[in-house]
Amino acid sequence: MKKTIVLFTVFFSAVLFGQQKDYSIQSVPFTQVKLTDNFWLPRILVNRNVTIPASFERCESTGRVKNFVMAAAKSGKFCTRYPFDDTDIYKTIEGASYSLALYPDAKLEAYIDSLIVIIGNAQEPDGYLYTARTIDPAAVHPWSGKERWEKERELSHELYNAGHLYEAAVAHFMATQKRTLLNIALKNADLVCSVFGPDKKHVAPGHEIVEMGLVKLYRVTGKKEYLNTAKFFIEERGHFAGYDPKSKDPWKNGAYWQDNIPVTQQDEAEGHAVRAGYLYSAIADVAALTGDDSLISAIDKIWNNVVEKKMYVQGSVGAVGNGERYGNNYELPNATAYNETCAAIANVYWNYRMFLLHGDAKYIDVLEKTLYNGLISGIGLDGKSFFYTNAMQVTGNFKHADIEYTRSGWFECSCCPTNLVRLIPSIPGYVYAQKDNDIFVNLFINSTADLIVNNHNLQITQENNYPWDGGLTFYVKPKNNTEIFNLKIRIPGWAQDKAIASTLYQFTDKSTQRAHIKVNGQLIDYKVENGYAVINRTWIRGDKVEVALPFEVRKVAANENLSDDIGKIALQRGPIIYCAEWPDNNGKASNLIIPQNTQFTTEFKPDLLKGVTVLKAAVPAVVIENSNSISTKQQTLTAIPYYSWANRGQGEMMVWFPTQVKGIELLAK
Ligand code: FUB
Ligand code: ZN
Repeated sequence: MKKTIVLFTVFFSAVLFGQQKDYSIQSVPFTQVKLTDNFWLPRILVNRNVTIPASFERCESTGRVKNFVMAAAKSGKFCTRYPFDDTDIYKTIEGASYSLALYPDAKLEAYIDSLIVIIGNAQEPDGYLYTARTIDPAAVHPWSGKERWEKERELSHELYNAGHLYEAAVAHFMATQKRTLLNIALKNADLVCSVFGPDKKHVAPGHEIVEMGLVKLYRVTGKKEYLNTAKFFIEERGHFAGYDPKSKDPWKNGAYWQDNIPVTQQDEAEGHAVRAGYLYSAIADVAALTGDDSLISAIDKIWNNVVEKKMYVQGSVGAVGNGERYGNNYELPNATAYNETCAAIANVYWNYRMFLLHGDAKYIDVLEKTLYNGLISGIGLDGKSFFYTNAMQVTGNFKHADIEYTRSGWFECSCCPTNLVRLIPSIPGYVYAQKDNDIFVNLFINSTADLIVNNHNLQITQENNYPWDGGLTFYVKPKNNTEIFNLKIRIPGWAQDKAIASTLYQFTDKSTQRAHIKVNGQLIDYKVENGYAVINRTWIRGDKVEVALPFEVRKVAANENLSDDIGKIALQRGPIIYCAEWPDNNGKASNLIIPQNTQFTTEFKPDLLKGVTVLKAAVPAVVIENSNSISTKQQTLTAIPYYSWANRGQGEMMVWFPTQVKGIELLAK
């Protein structure tokens, strides 16, 4: 296991290969943060015990594994729907590998070994791996093109498949130290690097992720060509002459693929939201590794654009169903909100990298908002039912073809479930980060973490009841008994009266409450730098830090440009955004009004939705008796965390509530 820890550390630092540039902040690897948490540990265990086996089972039963078997035999007919279906196996192997690193499991490891043999057999002698062509090159999938890479810019997904293969291979190698999948990935990457480059074939990959994957291969091998090719792919964007720059259609002007203008000139999040999130993540990686500031300045501008104009209150992005894409500025409709789960995952990847670049807590604030709300809403509490889209409201008489109101076990295009498989077990890796002797505490998750500071071992234990309570305790244990370092504890924006780091959302009632911090029982005065309370001292083994974050129920109002939210409020407590769902509110949710002066009480319900804190208040509810009679009656509103909706059958759900009767849309019957 020791070897594994070393390798996971290598994953985060290219400096060991003599490459001097990298993120100045390094993540503390997820294998070194042992969770004891009531909120996240059960989710990681459900992922291990339910989601991973269900996902492998579905890869088998839907024909995804069979595609590889047929590719090896070079006979048969590609038997699933999309040429990127290969990636569901890769993503499940990636997640299962992370899980193996946390929980060794010989049976699971052997099963993965058997899949890797099947994958290896499907690889062509020169490294090409893409079952949709190899099975029968004369009868390829319509998206694939007659020749290799011919339709890469559009929809073939050859490089998308490659990217997920690389990510899986690196995870598997680091978890098991076996090179089996890594060798397959390297052979493929060597082919990709031999085909594409400044003096070779030019293309902006149709669906980004190969860039992130190449960076990971570079980190593991130190082979510069992988990094160069990732950079090349990023710089290829915006140079295709075949688009119509005058067209407003993102498919025709290239914006759908983030290919309308060179990335260094991009300043707005556009196009397919998952593609965009993976591109911005790769830009951050490549910028960190090459020191290219023009790339950083582009993603800084794009980040501001998203946070100022394109993010839902519960952290989801990608508002528009047609093209699964970012909408125009302030285009955040509730009734048709698309919000693909994969886009939330990509947003977490991107925001984490922004933090590693800049060391500012505002990126973790966004990451936390997405993670605790619009991302885990994508997986049911059973671990085997999913949302591909994440609705913002469900009303009795509303239907929309693109939006789901009930969860499914799998989808024909099943990118989201398998993406969750790989995200969930990596969450311990987002808790701590480090820059020399600055230790950043980013997430509040019960755990014991092993760090190294000033070349000495240090243990930090967190105890809290987050996200239901703002009381956080940290025990600091330097192995040497004393150690000097800065403990930088994130004070979330919402605990400093900021709903988001922009004017997109704000709390309607100002709060003057401030986080209090005690060290060994003594209240201390602290400075907040870039969103972190900085505690510098000579730490003594057993030192105890207590943080009390203000944790009231807050009402959130939207920027007046968000037309759907005018006259409405949303509810937040700590990092959690709430919704009202039908089972708790007399079978409806669209008839509830929350006047500005409403006072809430809170109650932790251990038996509800696997344990949630609910908000309660007496509010008016609209009653329509017949077409001539409308009145309100007082009733108790019960709000549950948004992430937990749709676990009790189908019915109404609302995130935004009118504050007055005049603001109500008469969607209720
Ligand atoms: O194209 C591959 C994946 O399928 C995308 O990331 C998802 O949005 C879905 O379209
Ligand atoms: Zn998806």
